[in-house]
Amino acid sequence: MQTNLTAVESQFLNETVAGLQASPKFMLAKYFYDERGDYLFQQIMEMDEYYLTNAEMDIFSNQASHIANLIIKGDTPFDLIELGAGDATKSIHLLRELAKQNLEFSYFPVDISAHVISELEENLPKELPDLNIKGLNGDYLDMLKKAAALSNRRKVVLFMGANIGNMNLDEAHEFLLSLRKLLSKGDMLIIGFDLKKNPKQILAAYNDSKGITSAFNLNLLERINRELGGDFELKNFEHYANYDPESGACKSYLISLKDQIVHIGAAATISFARDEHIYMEISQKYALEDIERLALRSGFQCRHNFFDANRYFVDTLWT
Ligand code: AVJ
Repeated sequence: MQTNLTAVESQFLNETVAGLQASPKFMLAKYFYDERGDYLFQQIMEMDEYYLTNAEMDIFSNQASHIANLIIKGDTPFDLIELGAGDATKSIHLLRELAKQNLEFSYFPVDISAHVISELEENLPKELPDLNIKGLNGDYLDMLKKAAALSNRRKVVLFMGANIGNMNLDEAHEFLLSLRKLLSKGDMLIIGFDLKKNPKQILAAYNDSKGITSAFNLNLLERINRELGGDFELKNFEHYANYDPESGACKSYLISLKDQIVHIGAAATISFARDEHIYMEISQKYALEDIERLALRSGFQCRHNFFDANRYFVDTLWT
């Protein structure tokens, strides 16, 4: 195990150990996305059961010009800042539409995955040669501050993919309040929410038949083994997903299949009881009223809702 950790690695170590020493134990969803995690999430997005991606793709491929029209205000130059940009396969429809109109704008994709950012910086210019792009690798709000320091144009923030679902309702409210403070009058936010729907359909998206979601969760244990000198035995943990239609919370856990002890390098020794759970991730689902309320409570106004044909998903434009 290496002794000189970078700032990013030591944050990963500290937050991992803190989560495993808490009761109940938990991990942070942002750490899913190392190179293998990015690959597995791509696989998830391609599964039939994971309806979210197709739904939001339907919105962006069919309504990009409508979205663009609401974003454009005369000729005022702007920055398009995308939080959690991923591979940008949905937002590219909007980028294309904006590029067509000869507008002055820069695109700042923000992502926690360094790998994702370098791929975007390499691949997007092939398709949109005139695009002004600058990738930012890090946490959402830190990178939004960084983007704001680089320019004083008006901001259009994209926060798609139901990424906000990784926060519970209180965390989402706190996050949006902080985001609101970084924006000014005239700025916009387009935010994607997965809507409450048939519980079986939701659960299937997080408990798929091929076990890709299970592999995605277990990969975080492997990442800890690889990067932090952990000795998790993956066969001793099992993925468990659960959806509560009342609260809209879809949560995933890893369950310890036996009494066991796991080391995180020399930094910590963690004991697990048989059947003990590690809380891995929440994917919060919303009713339209929940979204409306969240907007008002955090100082935004809902201007327009864009739905897919099935009304599984909404991208909502706030000012
Ligand atoms: C990237 C947070 C939107 O919660 O649906 C997918 C992550 N986890 N399957 C989601 C995820 C398991 C995804 N988000």
